[in-house]
Amino acid sequence: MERKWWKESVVYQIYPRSFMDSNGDGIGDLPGIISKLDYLHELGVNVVWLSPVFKSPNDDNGYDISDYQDIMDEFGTLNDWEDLLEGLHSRNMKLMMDLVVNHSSDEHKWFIESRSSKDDSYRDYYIWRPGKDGKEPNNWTSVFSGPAWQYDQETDEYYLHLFSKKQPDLNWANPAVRKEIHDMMIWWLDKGIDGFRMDVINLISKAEGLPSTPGGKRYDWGGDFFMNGPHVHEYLQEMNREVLSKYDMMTVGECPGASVEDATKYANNGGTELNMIFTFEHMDLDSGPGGKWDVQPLKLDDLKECMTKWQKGLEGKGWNSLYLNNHDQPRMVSRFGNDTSYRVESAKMLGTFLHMMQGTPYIYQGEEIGMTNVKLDLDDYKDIEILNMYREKVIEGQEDQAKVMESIYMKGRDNARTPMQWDDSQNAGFTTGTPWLKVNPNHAEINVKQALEDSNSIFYYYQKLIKLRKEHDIIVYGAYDLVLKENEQIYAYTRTLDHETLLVLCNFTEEAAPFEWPRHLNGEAGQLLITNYADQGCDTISSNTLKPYEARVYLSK
Ligand code: TEU
Ligand code: CA
Repeated sequence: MERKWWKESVVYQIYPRSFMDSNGDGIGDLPGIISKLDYLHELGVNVVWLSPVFKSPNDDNGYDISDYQDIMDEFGTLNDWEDLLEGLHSRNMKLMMDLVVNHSSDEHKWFIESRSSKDDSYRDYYIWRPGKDGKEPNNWTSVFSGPAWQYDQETDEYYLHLFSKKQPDLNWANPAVRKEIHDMMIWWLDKGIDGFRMDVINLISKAEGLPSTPGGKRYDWGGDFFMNGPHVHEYLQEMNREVLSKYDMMTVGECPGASVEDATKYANNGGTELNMIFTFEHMDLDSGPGGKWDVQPLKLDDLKECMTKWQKGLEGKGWNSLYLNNHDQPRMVSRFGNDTSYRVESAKMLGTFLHMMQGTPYIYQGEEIGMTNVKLDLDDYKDIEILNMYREKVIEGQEDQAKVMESIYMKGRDNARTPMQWDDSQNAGFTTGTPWLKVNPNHAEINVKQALEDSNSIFYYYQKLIKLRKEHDIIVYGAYDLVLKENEQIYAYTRTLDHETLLVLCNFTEEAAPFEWPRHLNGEAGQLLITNYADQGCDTISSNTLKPYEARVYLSK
């Protein structure tokens, strides 16, 4: 398999608003990030993905961009950004920026022009349509509740917004839009960045005619008409020819609703589109028919089936990205582990589970210290998705308030966005002022300072996982196979490369889990590379029972 630096990398995602505040205004910023670069370097990650830092009115925390070529005032200046890039590069780390070009902010100059008149030269930069019988042009709903169309009095037409009404969708069918975006990407690449994470990049091509969904519902999820749309591969191949192929860079496309089949195109080995994508399939396993907020227990079998499908499906054809949480998802230890009695064990187990698979692992800030979900009062939530959903379901829809709050505790995006917990002081060392979003009260126990002082911490375990990847090609390039398929508690798999075999055993439950050694290993599991029960003796090596949330990785040659 072809060697690539981005296959051998571990990425750390920073959500700037919540990472580190340098000036006491309660909002994380670039100088704050710079002050923590040594910390990231010690962890051992070699790529930083920065969620958006561009000019933005912050309707969706920077995912609504009003100027792609400047920095948000609250975060700092372009000079600060140059210092950040320099600080990363001088530590041998790379920088991946967030490219949010399915939509812009409604305060972007293109949109301000576009909405001013039907004849404006920017009109066709966005997707404008007249109403139908006094209603929206079609029945699509937005991801953030309500219709995906906003009426604009100025020109008596509607514009499309798949997300908030302050995030109008750009019209990728217009070659001028594509050219603007390519030029903007080149501007950043020429400043020396090393890659792009591309926000909902598989939504950029909408179906011809923008049809309503069949079935005659007043409002409905129209995903079939814009996820992996008719020209998306053409647009990405063009972007690849015009921009990506000219740089030694890394790309990851965020692709809700993409199948493995789609991924073999987006992330194809031939390198004609992107390096890898973020799939959502494993993130949807605990959602019921009602979608994200209809929370269901996760079945280990489903996880095995899903991950195995992606691992095998892209083998030799493309490349996986590996993640269990990010700024849009609940904290992984609360969702897939046990964030009370086995927080440390289960966080380490989940890290092992993910980092030993084939693909590029992504760590979301705070994951490396086992940060957890949070329960806030309704008034303390800031996320537009949560607030719109609450309004639609409870205030307008009369749904049970307690039940909706429960779903927010489990799935709300603010779980991931509470400030990074640096120490046990009042605001967790994040700010000297009032944090924009409340800190999780558990920062008294869960914080970086504590983690750095404890040699058994999750932090040092992650440091070891990252180091192992650099030492063993098999962790990066080995082929994946599921083993112990029928075991109801353990997720186990092997990786193989040349004459080596890696065996990964992960107990996903809080009970002891017996197992039989996979037969072809003949009881010779090999050398124990890492385990999350460090204090147990060499007994671990042969015991065929895993302790609660125990993880072990063996290498045999
Ligand atoms: O997210 C796209 C997306 O569809 C989901 O992650 C979504 O935000 C979430 O699952 C809703 O349940 C990307 C960004 O990661 C997200 O932060 C932005 O809000 C969104 O695009 C719009 O730019
Ligand atoms: Ca600040």
